[in-house]
Amino acid sequence: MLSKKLEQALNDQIRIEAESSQVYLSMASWAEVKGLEGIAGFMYAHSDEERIHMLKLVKYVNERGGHAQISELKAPKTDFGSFQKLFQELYEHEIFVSESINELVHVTLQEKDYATHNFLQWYVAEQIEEEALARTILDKINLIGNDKGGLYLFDRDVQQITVESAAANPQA
Ligand code: OFO
Repeated sequence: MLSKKLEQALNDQIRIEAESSQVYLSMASWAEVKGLEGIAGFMYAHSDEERIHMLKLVKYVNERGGHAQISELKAPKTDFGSFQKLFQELYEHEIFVSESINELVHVTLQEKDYATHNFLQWYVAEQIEEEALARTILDKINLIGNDKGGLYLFDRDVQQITVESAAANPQA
C-alpha cells in the first residue's frame, strides 16, 4: 500500500508526464505547420512516449492500492521561435523532468517504499537517455548553424538519431 505522501508525489509525476506529452505535441504541431516534417514526426513520437510514461505510473498507483488522479493540465505554448530554440526547450524540459523524478525517488526513500524505489529506476534510466539524446541533437544543431542545406538534412534524418547512432557517427 502506498503512503499518502508517496501517492501524492506519484500523482504529481503523472501530471508532469501528461504535460510533457502535451508540450511535445505542441512542438510537433508547430514544426508541422513550418514544413519541418521530420522534426514533427520526432516530436509526435516523443509525445506518444510521454503518454506511455504517464500510463505506466497510472497503472502502478492503482495496482498499489492508490488512486491515480487524471487532472487538468497546463496548456503548453504554441510558438517556439526557431528549430534551435525548440530543441533547447526540449533539453531544458527533460532536465526539469529528471529533477522531478529524482525528487520522487527521494520520497520513496523517506517513506521506506522500496518497491516503488525499484519501479522508478526505469524512469531514472530513461531520463539519462533522453537527456543524452537531447544533448546529441543540440550538438548537431550547433554544427548546422544557419545552413539551410544542413537543416534540410537534419529534418530528413532527425527521426533516426539515437544516442548510440550519434556516438558512432558524429557527423551523420
Ligand atoms: Fe517521461 O521522459 Fe521525457 O520527460
